[in-house]
Amino acid sequence: MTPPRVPVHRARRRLVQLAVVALLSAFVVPVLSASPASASGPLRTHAAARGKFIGFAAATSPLANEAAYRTIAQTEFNQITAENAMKWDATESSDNNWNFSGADQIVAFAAANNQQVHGHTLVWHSQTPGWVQGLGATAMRTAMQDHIATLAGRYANNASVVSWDVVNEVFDENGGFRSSFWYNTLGQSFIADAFRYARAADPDARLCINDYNVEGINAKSTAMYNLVQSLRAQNVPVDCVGFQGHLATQYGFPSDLQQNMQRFAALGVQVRVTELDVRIVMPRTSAKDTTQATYYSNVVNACMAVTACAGVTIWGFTDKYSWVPDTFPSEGAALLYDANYQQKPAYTAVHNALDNGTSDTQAPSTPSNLTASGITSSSVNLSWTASTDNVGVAGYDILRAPGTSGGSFTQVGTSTTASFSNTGLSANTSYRYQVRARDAAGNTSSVSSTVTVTTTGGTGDTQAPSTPSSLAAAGTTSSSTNLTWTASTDNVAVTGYDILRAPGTSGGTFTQVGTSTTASFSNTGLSANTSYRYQVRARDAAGNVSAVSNTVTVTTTGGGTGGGCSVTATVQTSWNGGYVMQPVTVTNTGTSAITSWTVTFTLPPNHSLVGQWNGVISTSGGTATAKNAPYNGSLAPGASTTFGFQVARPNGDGNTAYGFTCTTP
Ligand code: G2I
Repeated sequence: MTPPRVPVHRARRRLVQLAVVALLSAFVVPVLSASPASASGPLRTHAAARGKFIGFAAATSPLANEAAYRTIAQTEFNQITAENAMKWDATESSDNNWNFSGADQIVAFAAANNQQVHGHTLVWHSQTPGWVQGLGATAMRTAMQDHIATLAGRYANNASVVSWDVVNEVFDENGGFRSSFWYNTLGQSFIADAFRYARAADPDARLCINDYNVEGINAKSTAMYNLVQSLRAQNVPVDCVGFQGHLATQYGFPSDLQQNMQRFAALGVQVRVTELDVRIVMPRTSAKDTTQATYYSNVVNACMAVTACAGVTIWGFTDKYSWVPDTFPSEGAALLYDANYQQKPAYTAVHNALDNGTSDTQAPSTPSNLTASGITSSSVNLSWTASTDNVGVAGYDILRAPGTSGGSFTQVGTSTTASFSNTGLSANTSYRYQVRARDAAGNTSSVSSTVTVTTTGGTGDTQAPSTPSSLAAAGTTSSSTNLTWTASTDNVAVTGYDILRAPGTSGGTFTQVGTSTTASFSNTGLSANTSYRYQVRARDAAGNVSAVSNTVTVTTTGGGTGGGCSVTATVQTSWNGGYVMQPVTVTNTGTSAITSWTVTFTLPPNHSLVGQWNGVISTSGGTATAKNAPYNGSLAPGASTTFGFQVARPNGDGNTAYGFTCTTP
């Protein structure tokens, strides 16, 4: 009874489509665009080159009536989702009274433009007519089956319609089932039933479960993960998971999006971003545009990095037609084009992410008004007017040349803001500075004007700081040690300490390995099973240097062969009856690569593991043992990986798992 997972005739149909895409890219694109596809070209060309789709949610009225809308719709995108036209209220407003006009219009447009259609959505609590909501259990299940059979069945043999959102938004924010009329009348069985009815109606379509606020790893996405895992274990035909992606710049980016997609992919499902938009608090500013552009590139990059991610659908493309202002009145401007169909930085960001940055050749503007202030005998503060860039300035390079002329400029530092403090200068000495800006694609601006600085001769202060004392080492591992000492005093002020190191327990010479402005320093990158000697000395602003401290000898621990590892665990979300620990970060602290790791930890009484990802966790009593997954056991020295898990606990119990230790064989 269970249909095959890779349906044969849809697979053949997709091959035909791919061939058509290849033909189109070969013949149509050069006509549409004067420059080579790799250097500019529409979004769909770059997405197709990476084996992904880039789509939009279509509104039927402008699709029928506005040339500007239609042109962008067909030029830029190779996938379409009906924003409203395939919903229940639009298609079957009363029992067995069907209206396919909007749905057919979108499917015809897609077919004419070689675009795939994702059907949205068969079973949802919203936009479902009252006649359905009021039915009793048996009649409601029959109505659901009829609706799915008729709507999905209508397009079952249509080559453009390749996938469906079967159920939409079935979870609440805590990871429980949403208390919808579906759930309240039928219980959770409506979900499996909907998928089975959809498979029967279109055996070839890819069947998705779709939701919002599931982009990051959290209680809701973990509930979805557990449901998909359990449905598939029961042969319920769930092929795909949709992350809607309704983001807002004021709430921050879900930085574990890629990792979240990856854990779903590991269940064997396709993943996709189904309804991406990034709203801002109005009004628009160029800073908000830049932040928004970053969110768009982050999402597209995450999809590009996950093989199982089929593509990204944006929930519209022009700010002229967006659901956002209707729902969030002070927010908006969430899409790639403004209301006049002008491309925004978000468009360029999506474009650059799709083509790996190869098409962004626009350099940031040149930093201006470079000025020096706060000049002492050993330091200067530089500031300048920030550059602008089509996709955002990533940072600045600080260049310095010796003297007032001649010599060459070399980079002495970088800054992500429009200021920089250069320290460690010699007294009574001249230097020239310039800065230049960089963007994320690596384009650099011209250099700014030059500012010349001459450090002061000092204050006549010739009194050196007192000698640092009681130098001691603690926390020595196979690759690092922590030094502390008693701070020096000075008639003016101590500005910092030089950290000196010699090899072995005797002989060799002390060379400077770092500086610190406090009375402590952590020296990393050491070799295992090796001895080192340390000394520190203090400096003041006039460049006076103290005598060196006592010497401390340190021998690092072993670990040269197997390597060692450390683990840190974070509670990401917790609620009355449970919590998610994510990320649990495992780091190779040794000096050679490791190929596996084991983390043990303790679960408090009556806590039980209900979900896990990126590791293999077993429990025995209260002791949990997590071993690496097949794909994240190998870690170079210093490298890290993460895993995570969800725990159920008694209501009112605030404890979480503890006692994490990491070992390598
Ligand atoms: O709410 C944003 C999306 C969340 N995920 C599921 C999506 O289906 C949903 O899309 C929105 C559409 O973008 C809106 O356009 O769903 C809304 C309905 O819940 C749509 O709004 C409705 C209005 O509420 C109706 O008043 C209007 O008649 O659009 C209808 C058609 O324009």
